Amino acid sequence: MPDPEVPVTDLVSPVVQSRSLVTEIPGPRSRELSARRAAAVPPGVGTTLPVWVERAAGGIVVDVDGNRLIDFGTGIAVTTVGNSAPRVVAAVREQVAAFTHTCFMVTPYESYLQVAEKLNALTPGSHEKRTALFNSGAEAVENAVKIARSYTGRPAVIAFDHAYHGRTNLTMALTAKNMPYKHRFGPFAGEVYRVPMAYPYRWPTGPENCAQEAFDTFVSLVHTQVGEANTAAVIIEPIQGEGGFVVPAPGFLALVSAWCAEHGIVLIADEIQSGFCRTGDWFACEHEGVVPDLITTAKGIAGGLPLSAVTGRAQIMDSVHVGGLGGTYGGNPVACAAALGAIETMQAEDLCGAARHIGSVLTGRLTALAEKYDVIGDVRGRGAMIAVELVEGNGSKTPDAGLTAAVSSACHRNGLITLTAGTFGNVLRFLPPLVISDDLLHEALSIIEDAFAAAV
Ligand code: PLZ
Repeated sequence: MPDPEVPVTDLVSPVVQSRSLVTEIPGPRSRELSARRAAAVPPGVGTTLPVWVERAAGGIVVDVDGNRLIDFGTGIAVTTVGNSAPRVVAAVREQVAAFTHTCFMVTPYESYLQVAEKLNALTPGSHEKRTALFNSGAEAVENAVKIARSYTGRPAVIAFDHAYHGRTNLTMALTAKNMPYKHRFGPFAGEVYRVPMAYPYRWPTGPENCAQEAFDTFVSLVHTQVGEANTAAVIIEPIQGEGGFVVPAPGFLALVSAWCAEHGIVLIADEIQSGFCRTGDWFACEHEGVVPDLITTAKGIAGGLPLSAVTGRAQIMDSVHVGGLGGTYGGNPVACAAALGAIETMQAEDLCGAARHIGSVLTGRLTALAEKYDVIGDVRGRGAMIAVELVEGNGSKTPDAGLTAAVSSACHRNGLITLTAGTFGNVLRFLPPLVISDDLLHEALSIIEDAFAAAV
């Protein structure tokens, strides 16, 4: 746990670990940059909080006006080890001075191999595994589908309601939500079929029936509309990210996993948001004892540098012809060095344990808040991946996106970076770095409580 008054790193940018607001949010320098941005960057690239960043470390983001904000967003679940984590900075500095790029497909280097070995060892299951590295999460998902199709010789892929898998053409097809991800961007890749998610809070007959009924519907839809023999893969987020931190009803993942095994269908766990200690385990599917055939990772893997991976059973991964997988930058040496620094940090600092601790603090105070405000319909998630779903209240589960936006902007104005999520835009999600101090964690929760008091 970093001492609040001691800089997290003296390497480049000492950042005091406390919140401090010296202007309104966003401040005048940020507003100037936002005005310039309009003439240089298209609005299609959105921005949650137009506070322009000067530096960041640990759990604090410093903006160009000198404000220090508490980071409950981690750049969408990326800087799990904290921003500019010391081991990541040191590893990147050393690598960038040695060589920046050769392309692993041209002349390879050991750090790629080390990351692959780490992933093969850390991901669930003791079977023989292989790992291929890419750049973005979407690219990992695309490759997992390519590998599953190549291995099975079948075309169809099954994805879930509320799923998010990326913004490329195939991953847009896999993503459930139209606005803003898919609207006017079709036609999409074919052979993608959607089935209901075991979403306990919104399951029509109640959470106790959710796992079995969702599974029965899944089996029936695949059988009648797709055919098991045409199905290459089922892709699922063990805890849905953009969809609103939906934790599948307990037992659902295990049922789907056993069914996939029975039909020779590849189970792909998309752990791009939920992986790397975020939920209190290395990977979220471990909590359910599920061992996927392929697992996609990115985000938290490399402390902020772009890196992603597909890890999976050797016989599946090895089924692709020589030269069938790759890309110029996949497994870039600087990103690999960062990943080794990030993974070492997770191990040395027991960040899975830290995530469980953060989860109990968050859940404790948010559950108390939900008792006070009936507009908080659900408090859910695991470890440091916790969300509240906001509804109209008075017994109604009608989503309240307006209130969600109001609470989130009240947090922003008070120096707490929060994100929203959910198919209906009514989920407030919290993704603190796992190195955050208890003081910052509690201060952030007080800001959230104040935001509810002001907005409800
Ligand atoms: N799979 C489970 O969460 C990325 C996207 C934000 P990329 N989620 C954040 C946005 O609005 O673009 C994500 C994910 C899961 C795949 C992806 C895609 O990862 O690195 O953004 O391509």
